[in-house]
Amino acid sequence: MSDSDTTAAIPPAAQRVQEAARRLGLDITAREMAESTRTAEDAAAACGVTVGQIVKSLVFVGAQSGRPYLLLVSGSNRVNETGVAAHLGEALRRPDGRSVRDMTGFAIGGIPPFGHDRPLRTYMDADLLQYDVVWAAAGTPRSVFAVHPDRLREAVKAEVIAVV
Ligand code: 5CA
Repeated sequence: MSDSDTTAAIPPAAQRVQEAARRLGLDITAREMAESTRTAEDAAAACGVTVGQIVKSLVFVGAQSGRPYLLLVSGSNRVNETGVAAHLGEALRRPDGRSVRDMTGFAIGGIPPFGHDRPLRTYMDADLLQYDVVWAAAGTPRSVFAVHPDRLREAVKAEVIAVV
């Protein structure tokens, strides 16, 4: 990545994510990319890594409890909702973009893995742990940060599960 990919001034949402990281004891640098990082594929291209190294931060809602769940999923995996639901003990539904924004304080395409308005019960795709570095959204559809997956797991106190 060259210096031209980043700017010194990062947007307020990315600053919030960086400050949340510090509170969790995680030393990250949010980067504002020149190109979109809205999807895992976009982010992989912008960051120069494989799609598998991109952390998708996906919000689900328990069909019975109404409780939000955050799944941190490798960009190359598609969640087996039935399997994850069996693990959680209730069926899952996908909230719409507006609900996700209400629950997290961030818009789809920039949902970070932590720093949400309310704490979310968080689960992590075991496949992310195979990488030396993964990249996650930092609050906007052009903001990302790099982190060791195990440091991320520790910081968000995620339970590691198989999502596929
Ligand atoms: N910035 C990238 C990579 S770090 C990112 O946020 N990827 S993501 O996968 O976590 O976010 C996009 C995801 O949002 C999509 O996989 C999709 O599952 C979900 N999504 C997209 N549009 C909607 C929508 N209208 N309602 C609910 N979820 C949506």
